Amino acid sequence: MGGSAWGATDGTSVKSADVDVVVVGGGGVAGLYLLYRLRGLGLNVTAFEAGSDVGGTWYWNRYPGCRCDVDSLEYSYSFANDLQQEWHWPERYGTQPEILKYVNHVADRFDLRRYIQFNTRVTSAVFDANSNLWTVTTDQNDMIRATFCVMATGNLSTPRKPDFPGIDDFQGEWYHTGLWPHEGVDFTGLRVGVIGTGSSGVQSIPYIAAQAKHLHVFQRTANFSLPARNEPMNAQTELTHKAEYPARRKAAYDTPFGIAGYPPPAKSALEVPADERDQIYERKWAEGGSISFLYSFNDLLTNKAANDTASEFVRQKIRSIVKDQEVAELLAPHTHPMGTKRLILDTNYYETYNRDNVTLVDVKSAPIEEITKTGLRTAQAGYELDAIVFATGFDAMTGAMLDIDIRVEGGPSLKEAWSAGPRTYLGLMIAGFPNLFTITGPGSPGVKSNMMLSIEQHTNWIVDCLQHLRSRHHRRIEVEPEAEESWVTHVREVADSTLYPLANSWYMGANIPGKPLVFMPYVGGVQMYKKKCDEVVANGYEGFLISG
Ligand code: N01
Repeated sequence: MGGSAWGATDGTSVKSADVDVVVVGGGGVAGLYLLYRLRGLGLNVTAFEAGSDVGGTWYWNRYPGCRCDVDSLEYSYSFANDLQQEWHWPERYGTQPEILKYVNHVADRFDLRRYIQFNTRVTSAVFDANSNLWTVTTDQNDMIRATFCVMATGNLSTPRKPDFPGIDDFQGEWYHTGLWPHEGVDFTGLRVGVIGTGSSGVQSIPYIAAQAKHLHVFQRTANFSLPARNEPMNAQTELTHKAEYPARRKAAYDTPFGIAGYPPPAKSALEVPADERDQIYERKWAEGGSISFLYSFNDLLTNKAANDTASEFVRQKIRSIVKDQEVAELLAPHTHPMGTKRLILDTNYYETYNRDNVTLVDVKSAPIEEITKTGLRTAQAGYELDAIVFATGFDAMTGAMLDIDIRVEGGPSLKEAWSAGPRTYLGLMIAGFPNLFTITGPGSPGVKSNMMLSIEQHTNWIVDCLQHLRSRHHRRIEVEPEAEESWVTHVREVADSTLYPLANSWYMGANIPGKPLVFMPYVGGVQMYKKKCDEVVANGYEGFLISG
């Protein structure tokens, strides 16, 4: 590992010497790009990764039908032009195996694996304010000291299996979509139950239905899903897109979701006659994709009456696809405005309910009470199952970080600091926790944007900041509490000006019993956020205290 660019501080000898930066979650999409950039600066780096290989979310989520909901030409790194020109995406949206192959290729091409210790989960990170060093420990008994610590731990990386009583007695097999067996699962001839109808459930249900003898889908809340319209990559589209890559990538930073090519809509949904409005929705429905649909009008996420028109359009589509109108009515969402929970993209989801071997069970009116030895029991009936799939989601945005004992010696832990909900400055740093960075943390547009772009932008910001510190021989950076307070207020005010808080979503922490109900992402748009990040730097790292 060698010495530190910032030099040793207190002469303490620790395992394998000091490093400049320790990266937690080094094998994910964020961790890998961070390693690439940090090594580019010549810094000494060690990364820990819980998985046995690279891939992050694409390593863990191997359930059938898993694919990205952002076009593959967009959901890819932009930092190396050769890479983006040479890589061929075979379909409009990347499948999980294809994206995993791509991430592996990137790790090999840029020789990044050598910095990562796999099969290692970080258990604690403690900052010593005297030496300005983080001491990071792992479940493999590593202990390493670093000047800076970066959490590249992901937003949807802590799978959540509800605590149904009886699960340990279940005699069949059960799976969580976010922890899928690497060897795959063959459901042929089995009676299967899927619990959960978010993106993971909706993507996997058509595939499981095609194999299973019978599939019961246990739905608590109906969600809005749009057709993905996946298709083989069109050769001309690919050629044109690649020719325009540099301009497109640049333009993406000037958009709300970090994806170029969608002209901002000029009109409100309420400004146009109903038949014209429906024609626009029809066109978007046929086109496929979520951003395109949300871009039908300029107020779908800010005006309830405008949103009602889009929500009703999708409900009508569900009624027209699903033959049994009782089932269609159960599938038609009424609990939240369309788009305020993550919009799902599917292939043949609603059509799947026309199969004879698929039954939808409403577990809102009759909740699941227990898992039994041979299946599960709701308040109304028992179901015999050979396998259960939990598509029940994640402790999103804060789960992975709060699983680690992060603290400043003598100060509060992160768990205490975030007891009323996460607080950050720009989703990049946390007041009271010097030299600790987060990539796409709460308070940033991360999960509400093209994650690839946000990951690159955050990483670039962090690495530029480290370079700034090093060139000026500083070894400590921390957030001014007032700057954090004002950003937290801004994030909340922006969210409150939209319809997002009307949904019990994982954006709000509403899917985890007892989690504080705080809208966590920044929904002011990538363009506003990047402008703010750039201004902060231009104003001499406004809101940060630099010392040491
Ligand atoms: O999880 P979710 P997910 N009894 O939280 C239900 C990303 N992602 O893994 O809504 C019964 O959305 C729960 O019901 P309810 C994407 O950002 C992306 O599907 O809480 N049901 C809900 O239906 C996505 O948003 C991609 O009432 C229970 C479901 O489980 C995020 O990951 C693909 C229950 C959980 O849905 C999370 O998606 C996959 C209980 N006790 C994921 N507890 C793509 O790129 C929970 N549920 C396409």
